[in-house]
Amino acid sequence: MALNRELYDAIIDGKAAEARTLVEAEIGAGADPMALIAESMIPAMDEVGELFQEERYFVPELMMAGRAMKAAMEPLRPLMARSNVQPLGTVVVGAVKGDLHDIGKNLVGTMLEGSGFRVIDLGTDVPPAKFVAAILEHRPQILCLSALLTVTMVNMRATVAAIEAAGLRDQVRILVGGAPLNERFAREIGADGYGATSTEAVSLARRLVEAA
Ligand code: B12
Repeated sequence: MALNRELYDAIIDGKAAEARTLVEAEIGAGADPMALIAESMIPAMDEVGELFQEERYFVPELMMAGRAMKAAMEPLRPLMARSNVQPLGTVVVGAVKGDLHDIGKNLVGTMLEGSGFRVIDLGTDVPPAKFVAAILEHRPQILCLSALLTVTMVNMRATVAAIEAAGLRDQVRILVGGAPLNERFAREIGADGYGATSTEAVSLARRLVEAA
């Protein structure tokens, strides 16, 4: 499948209803949800990021594009979630304190769900104590932390530290991701892995539960 230019433009232009309708048409024509996301939707968000950096887009346009991306994701979610009998494991996902970006995190959660994991999504702006409480409550094998801002990356370190302080570090594998991160940062803060994409999140999560 190639780039769907109409869908790409609808997301960039923040046209939520149009983006959703175009996705529904693609699904009706038998399109692969992952190909749609990877080849049209994520590239559109990248373009929006560039427009913002070049100061051709401002926060309102960013928000409208974010909404269009979310609307376009909606019809894809049920297709990506499989009804597995026995989950592969439990994963808690969340965007760290101060971070309101949830599109990438949602994609990670949806992909994990689609791969057979039970996913508990704590949402955005999640303080370290809430991650700790979720580990105690849900006993996940894996925790996925997301951050899109350089200023919120530090809260990943604080989250890992809080989990350690609560004596829970050996009970959960921690994966981190988000555009400004890299492997080195993940190692520095004591995480167990870094993934650049939601596909990598799934393969890492699978590897970690298999090794457990
Ligand atoms: C949409 C958007 C917004 C929307 C968010 C809507 C929403 N509901 O999420 C809104 C308008 C709210 C917003 C606000 C802001 N934003 Co903004 N935003 C973006 C934008 C354009 C796209 C992000 C996105 O959704 N990408 C698409 C998804 C699919 O990609 P992703 O998030 O990277 O996720 C993928 C991977 O990273 C990975 N992944 C993500 N999480 C995890 C977790 C794990 C465990 C793993 C393994 C993998 C993984 O998998 C995902 C799928 O492959 C980016 C630019 C960009 N291209 O990144 C700027 C960007 C992130 N924003 C930026 C800024 C500055 C802001 C604001 C501060 C603007 C302002 N002045 O108010 C605020 C901050 C709000 C806050 N406190 O969080 C900057 C950040 C600069 C920096 N390095 O710190 C960026 C990079 C824009 C830019 N080029 O300057 N933003």
